[in-house]
Amino acid sequence: MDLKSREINGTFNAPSKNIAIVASRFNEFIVDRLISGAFDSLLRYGVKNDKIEIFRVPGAYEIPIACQSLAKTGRYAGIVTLGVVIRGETTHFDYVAGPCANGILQAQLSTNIPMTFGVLTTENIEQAVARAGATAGNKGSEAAVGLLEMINLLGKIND
Ligand code: INI
Repeated sequence: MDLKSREINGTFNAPSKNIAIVASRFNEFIVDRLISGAFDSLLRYGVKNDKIEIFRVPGAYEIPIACQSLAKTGRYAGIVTLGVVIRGETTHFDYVAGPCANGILQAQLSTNIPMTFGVLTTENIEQAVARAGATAGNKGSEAAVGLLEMINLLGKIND
C-alpha cells in the first residue's frame, strides 16, 4: 500500500499576508545571523521583501507576548521566533528558555497563527554560533522554511 500518496503535506508557497519575525536583542550578534538566515530563506521561497516585518524584543523571555499581540492583529500569516539563550551565561537559563518555548506554544495555540521556534538553547556560545550559520546549519533558516510549511498545511486543514 502506498501510504505516502495518502499524506497531506504543507507546500512552501508564499502567503498573501505578511510574515513577522520576532527576534531578541540579547546575544544580538548571533541573533542577527539567525535573522539573516530566516530573511534569506523567505526571499528564496518567494516571499516579497516588503512582506517581511522584523520586531525586536529585549530578550527571549519577551518573545511570547510580542508574538501573541502580533497574532491577534490578524495581519500575519505566521511568525518566526528567533533568539539565543546560553546556559553558561546565566543562572536563570531555565527561567528564560522554558517559559519562552512554552509561551510561544501557548501563543500559537490560543491564536491559531503558526509560530516556529528558532530560539537556540545551548550550553555555550560556540554551540550557538555553530547553529547560526557556521558548522551546524542556520536554525533561523530552518524556522522560516518550517513556518511556510505550517502556514500552507494549516491552510489545507482549515480550508
Ligand atoms: N535573554 C536571552 O534572550 N538570552 C539569554 O541567554 C538570557 N540570559 O542569559 O539571561 C536572556 N535574559 C534576559 C531575559 O530574556 C529578559 O529579557 C530579562 O529577564 C527581562 O525580562
